[in-house]
Amino acid sequence: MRELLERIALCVERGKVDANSPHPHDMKGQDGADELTKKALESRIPASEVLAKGLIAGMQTVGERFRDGEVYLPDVLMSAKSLTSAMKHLKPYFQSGEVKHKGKIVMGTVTGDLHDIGKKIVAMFFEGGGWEVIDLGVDVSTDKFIQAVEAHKPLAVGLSALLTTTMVSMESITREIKAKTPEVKVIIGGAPVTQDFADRIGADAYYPDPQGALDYLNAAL
Ligand code: B1M
Repeated sequence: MRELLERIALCVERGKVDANSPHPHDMKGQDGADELTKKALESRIPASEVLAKGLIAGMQTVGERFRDGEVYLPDVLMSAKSLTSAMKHLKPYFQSGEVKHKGKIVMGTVTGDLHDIGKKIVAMFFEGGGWEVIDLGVDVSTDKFIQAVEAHKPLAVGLSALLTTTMVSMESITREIKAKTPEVKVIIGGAPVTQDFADRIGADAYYPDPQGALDYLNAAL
């Protein structure tokens, strides 16, 4: 089990999508994140382990190597592609379908920010936990959030940001939502976000991980 998870992590780190993808050269012909994730799930490795010890672990490594200047933007993009190819196998495990929707949550990555991997994972947890997710995508403006809140009347709005430069827009989005619809909970998350920041901008909750945010939603029912 450990070996398979390490191979998945390596595929994500190196940007190996599937057996047909020619990148990277030295892994040509080998299975990629796509096939290995399918194999892991078929061998009954829990989906949460595949996510944490395979996919997220690989992305974490590439992130550190990118930060240290050892790999470049195209490498990170290939890693993101590899991770996305694996996610389709995980989705059904987080969406039991048997669960009736508990309520709605509007989600999006904030203005100016194009990172959506973490947000998609959080959305999967919410859907798997029985919530209907209205995913507005990336680079979502305050107006778009407000329009979605008015149209869908969710219990909560989930904001994600991965850049220190974009997390600041969480403040205006949160304040606007709270001013217009104080009953709607605002949950924020993403790597640079902290509890202290959430307190300062008036968000109802901050969670560094999807499970914590899901537990909060369930408790807010
Ligand atoms: Co970018 N990037 N990136 N990037 N990127 C980071 C974030 C960075 C830390 C890399 C680095 O320098 N080490 C850095 C930010 C520095 C900073 O602001 N302090 C950075 C930078 C600088 C940039 C660009 C500016 C690079 C450039 O162009 N020079 C550029 C900005 C583009 C833009 O947004 N306008 C950019 C671009 C990109 C790509 C497009 C290449 C790609 C994104 C692809 C995509 O998302 N479709 C990318 C990636 C992949 C990363 C790293 C490597 C990985 C991010 C990721 O997906 N992590 C990242 C380095 C890193 O984080 N190690 C980096 C995996 C994901 C599962 O984790 O998103 O944190 P995360 O989500 C977690 C939790 O945070 C939490 O749960 C999730 C699951 O566990 N969570 C929530 C997230 N949202 C939540 C919401 C909640 C609750 C929990 O409630 C609602």
